[in-house]
Amino acid sequence: MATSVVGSTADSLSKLHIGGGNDWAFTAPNLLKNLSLLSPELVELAKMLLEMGQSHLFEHWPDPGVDDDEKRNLLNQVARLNSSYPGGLASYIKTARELLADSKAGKNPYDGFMPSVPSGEILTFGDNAFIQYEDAGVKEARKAAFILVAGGLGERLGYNGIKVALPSETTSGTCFLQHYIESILALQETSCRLAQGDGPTEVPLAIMTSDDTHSRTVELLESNAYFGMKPTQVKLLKQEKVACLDDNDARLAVDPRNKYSIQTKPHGHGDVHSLLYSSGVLKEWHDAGRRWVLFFQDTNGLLFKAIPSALGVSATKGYHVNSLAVPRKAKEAIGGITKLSHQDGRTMVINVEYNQLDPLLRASGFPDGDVNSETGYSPFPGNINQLIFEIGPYLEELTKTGGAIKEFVNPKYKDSTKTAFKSSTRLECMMQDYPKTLPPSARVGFTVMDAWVAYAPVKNNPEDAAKVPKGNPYHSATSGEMAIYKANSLILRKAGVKIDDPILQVFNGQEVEVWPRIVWKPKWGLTFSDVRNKVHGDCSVTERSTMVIKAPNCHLVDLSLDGALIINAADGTEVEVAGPVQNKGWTIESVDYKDTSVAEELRIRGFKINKIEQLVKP
Ligand code: UGB
Repeated sequence: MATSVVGSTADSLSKLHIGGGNDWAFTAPNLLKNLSLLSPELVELAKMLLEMGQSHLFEHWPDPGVDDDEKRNLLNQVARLNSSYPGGLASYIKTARELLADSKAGKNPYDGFMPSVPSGEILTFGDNAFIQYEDAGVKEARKAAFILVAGGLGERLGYNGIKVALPSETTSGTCFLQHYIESILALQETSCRLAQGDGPTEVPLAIMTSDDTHSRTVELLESNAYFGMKPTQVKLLKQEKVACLDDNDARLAVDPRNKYSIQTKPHGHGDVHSLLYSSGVLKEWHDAGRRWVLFFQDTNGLLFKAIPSALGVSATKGYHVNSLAVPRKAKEAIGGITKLSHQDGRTMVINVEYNQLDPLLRASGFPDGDVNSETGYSPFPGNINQLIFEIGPYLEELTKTGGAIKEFVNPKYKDSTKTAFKSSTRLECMMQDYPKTLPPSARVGFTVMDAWVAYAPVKNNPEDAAKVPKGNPYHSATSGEMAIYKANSLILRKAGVKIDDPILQVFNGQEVEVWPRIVWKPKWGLTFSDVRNKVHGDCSVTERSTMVIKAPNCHLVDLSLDGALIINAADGTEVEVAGPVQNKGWTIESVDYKDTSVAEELRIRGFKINKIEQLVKP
């Protein structure tokens, strides 16, 4: 059968440049019959697939005339998979084979490395060093560019919408994306004012999306006039998924719902590097004289309280790479920043992902693995994936690598023979792995800050959050919102305001501290110094109170608040709020996450706010 097919398709064979004695010719007779349907580019891709041992993709192809469009669709998909991966699909398959062989052999990626606790810059919110770093960071901010990685589905949270559209807190209802954009605009305004016309005047924002999030992100931006940013200031970079793999030979997995399609899954947030490079965006930023690129994730309502000082650390210390970290509870689902020293003398300070830290420690002389020290925290600072890179050295490195970074594979094997998978797998990559390939001369550092000021992500659904070991953070919509009130209350306390202690309450099975619901626009309190300069005399706020400050130039003078106070004002108008304010205020009412009569974005936090009475100023 094969012989007659080959005999009847001599032209096709010559098109494939496969012939005489070459065994490849016999591997895909059904492809050969269909070659005339394909453009020369698609034929080249088909040839590459055969050379890479993927003939099974064509096994079921019927004669020409049946499903011809579908056949072309498959190879068009291959073209997309090929062009979106640094080095192309052949390189993906080759790397996959190597990583799958290592995984089968049980090879430890950290073989030969000894972990130890690294030293970094440890900041204390509000002290002199912190204030100096904040000042330095704000000055530098006009030379920064931001990139938000927001291509993740948020499977752990299980929310139906995109995560950046969720309210970061429900007192003002500001969603994460709005909060991020307003924070960048506040940094831009202050930084450019300080520079007095010297250098860039706009701080750009790029957002990495995926097919799962792209159109809804565009819609969110467009229906809200880009939350005040110029549309030209925002760039969307869509990451593509990568091919799934069916076995240790890296045979590409056919989509169970469509035999003319390769199954794909997300490749991970590490795609951000190749996208910044291949889109030309990084070069554009570099050519425009920008010095820093700041990476951040989709749901951390505290992050921008930490950014000015962390950027100040980068600028002052001349770090090429600076990762922001917080004290980490053992087994918390955040990576541990670790110093790895190899027997051959190599050392690096790198994130060890949360699922790898425990086995690495156990295998290298720490029999208890990932446990807390006497401080009540893991000795390894927790990576919060807020990274600050200096653009020059970063672009130089990406010019060499094309943005490809170290990948990993995590197949779930059917049994101990490790020959079959429970379901198809794929290669993944993480953005914080970028420093793994840097030379020892690269200046790689990290900055540790208290979690209350820097990190409160929304990742876990209510059921999973309620099961988090006692004392570990919930990383839920409930804790993410309450953390904002706590941080703002503590910052005001440090600025001299008397704030009542919080009460403890349980929402969706999670016990949280409930502080007064204080929120402000980034333009009001970008840094600690800004807050301190706007608070005067003896101010106090009771626990049941709510305060929303929207006016950038609002001064609190001997304010004693017991109720709800909303301070509105157009930009620039000076507002002074003084004396006692008392009213019935806004109350918090529990709701159950299973109660579908309540909007999903509220019920996932387990409470809603009832606006009973408030004073609105001016
Ligand atoms: N993301 C993408 O943009 N594309 C993707 O393909 C996948 C994700 P998760 P994860 O700081 O909290 C990371 O899923 O991966 C975006 C660090 O690896 O929320 O479990 C996605 O939209 C870990 O070391 O997190 O853990 C989101 O914005 C630790 O630092 C972001 O990537 C942890 O985050 C993170 O995705 C943390």
